[in-house]
Amino acid sequence: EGVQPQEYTLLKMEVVKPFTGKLGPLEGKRVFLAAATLRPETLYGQTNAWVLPDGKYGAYEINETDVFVLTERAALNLAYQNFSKIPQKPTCLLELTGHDLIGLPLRSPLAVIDIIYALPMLTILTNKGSGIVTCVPSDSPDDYMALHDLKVKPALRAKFGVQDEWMPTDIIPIINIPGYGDRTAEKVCLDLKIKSQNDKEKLAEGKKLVYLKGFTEGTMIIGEFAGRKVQEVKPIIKTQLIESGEAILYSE
Ligand code: A2H
Repeated sequence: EGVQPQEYTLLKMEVVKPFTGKLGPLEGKRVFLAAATLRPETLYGQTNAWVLPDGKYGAYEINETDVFVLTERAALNLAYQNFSKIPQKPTCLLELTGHDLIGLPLRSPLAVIDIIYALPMLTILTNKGSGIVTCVPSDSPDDYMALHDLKVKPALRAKFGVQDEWMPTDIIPIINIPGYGDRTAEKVCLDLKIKSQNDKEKLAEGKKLVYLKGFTEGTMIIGEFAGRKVQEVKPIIKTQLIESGEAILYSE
């Protein structure tokens, strides 16, 4: 972990009712997969959520009505940031693994797709963020490659029981970057000849590039702020999500 605290937008991806299987006991609550992101302006292009199949998660009470699914580590951090039903003490209603979450239908703020699904990503770190990531394949090389892996490897889908109807069909263009177009992650993965989600070093390079270019040179091509610079609208979108209660600020 870095020396400087990192401030994330923690996005509330709501689990669509009725709750089945492992989530049954949570009936009557509002349950969210809470995804940590540094790029709230990209949320229009969400195609699915990512969970770590063997990751340990819990359903934690944030207040009287809301339950967040995330790692215990994140629940403890949140409790010290005033997001727990009992002050400074996380209360876990249900222990879960990533396997239990794969296939959950979700409604996510700003997403142009109405219902998206939780899918497996093998490179999620459990010591960063919430252990849940929202997938924006247009602008995140990691997301693009993890989705690519699932698409081209039927055995990988079978291993995790991923059904075809959970898979996104298209990438949604949301930001234009001169010289990169409007599917920047795809272009960067092709340019750097990235082969899979496990291609760590190249992905780190691609991630840096997209993050920097997106922020300094990107223009929105979708949503309320179409035509405006990413740099300009990023803080506005972040504030709107917080004020509407669709996300909270989370630091670590
Ligand atoms: B970002 P940093 Cl479009 N494990 O959100 C792996 N990756 C994680 C994670 C975890 N536990 N928690 C968060 N992340 C991802 C959007 C996005 C992101 C775009 C482009 C780049 C990008 C959609 N996914 O990140 O190590 C989340 O993905 C590149 C910087 O704290 C989060 O933001 O710098 C980012 O990594 C946080 O990474």
